[in-house]
Amino acid sequence: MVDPSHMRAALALARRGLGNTWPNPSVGCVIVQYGQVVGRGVTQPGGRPHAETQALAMAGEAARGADAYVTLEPCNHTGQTPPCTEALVAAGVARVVIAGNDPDPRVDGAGIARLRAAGIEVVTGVLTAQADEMQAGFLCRVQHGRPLVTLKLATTLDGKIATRSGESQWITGASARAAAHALRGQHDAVLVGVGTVAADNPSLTCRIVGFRSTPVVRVVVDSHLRTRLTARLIATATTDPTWIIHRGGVPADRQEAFSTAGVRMLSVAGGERGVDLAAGLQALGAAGLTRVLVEGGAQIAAGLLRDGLVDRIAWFHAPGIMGGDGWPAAQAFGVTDLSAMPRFTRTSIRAVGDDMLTEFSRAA
Ligand code: AOF
Ligand code: ZN
Repeated sequence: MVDPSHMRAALALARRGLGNTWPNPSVGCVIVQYGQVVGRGVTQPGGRPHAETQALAMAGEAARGADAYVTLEPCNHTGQTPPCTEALVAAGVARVVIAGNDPDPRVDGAGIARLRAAGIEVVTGVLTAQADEMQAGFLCRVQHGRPLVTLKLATTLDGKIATRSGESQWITGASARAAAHALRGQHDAVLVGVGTVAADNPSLTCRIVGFRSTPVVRVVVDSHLRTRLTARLIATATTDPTWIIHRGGVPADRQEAFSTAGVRMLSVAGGERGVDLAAGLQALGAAGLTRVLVEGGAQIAAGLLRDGLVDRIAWFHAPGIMGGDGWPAAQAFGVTDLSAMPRFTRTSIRAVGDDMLTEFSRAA
């Protein structure tokens, strides 16, 4: 009998790896023999080894005749190690229960076909929606060539991020700021515009101890390379990766200075106003990123919304109001008709300390 609670456990394992496995998805695997969990695995930091080999190693001989619950179709290609399908066959697993399909062209049904050809029973479609939601970053990169983009905003009730004098620290309370760090923990990268670097000189690290096993990548969108070499993000680039998306045409010696500081430089085509953001995201996808958290500022938020590039929003609202001379969360981006307004569907709402976190997904 297929028991969805084992798939729920596999999904929970996989969720724990979010942010750490790019360019690969975070996959969870639970091996069950006579109703007992005998093996557990999750994709390791950096994407290898895969979940199944970890779980099979833990199960040992107990995997023979067992059920394997996996959140994603097992791979069927040889990478740095042999395919997971072969490992499952060799271990003598009787049945494989799968939540999500793997659209990676190297897999895409071939994993399921290989298992069936070996006489293993394969059950698909178990908690598929939950798996696809969790693996949305990987799916987005494979299907659209870019990472999933989540816009994080921390504003007053009327959507302001700073007072007229520019004061912004802190609008939301300590609990909301901790929750925002947890969000960083579950993303491959945090992205900001050069204006935010100039205004806040942020470090953009995840400062929850033990939450991540790989450092979060910090990405700056900086068309004309205005970032100062003394900015925190640059000074710490050798320990925590910093990437800059620029428009090219910047003096070679200035680019060189950033590279020497350990910054990865990505040159992309220009749009009407600075970097073409869609091209910038394609460059991040090509570099392997699957989940990007956008943390500001208002210019980047507007550009991404205008170009239809925001997949999810995490909006922290603090119970205060600034009025019309506060700074808006998103700059103007030319919505005249209501029909042109980007719309989202609310997926969750919860209290965080005195603040409120509402999450949204792009409306279908
Ligand atoms: C699995 N289990 O835990 C993961 C899978 O570059 P490679 O060789 O590591 O292969 C990466 C691909 O493997 C990735 O694009 C995705 O299709 C799959 N990821 N598969 O069976 C896992 N992480
Ligand atoms: Zn695999």
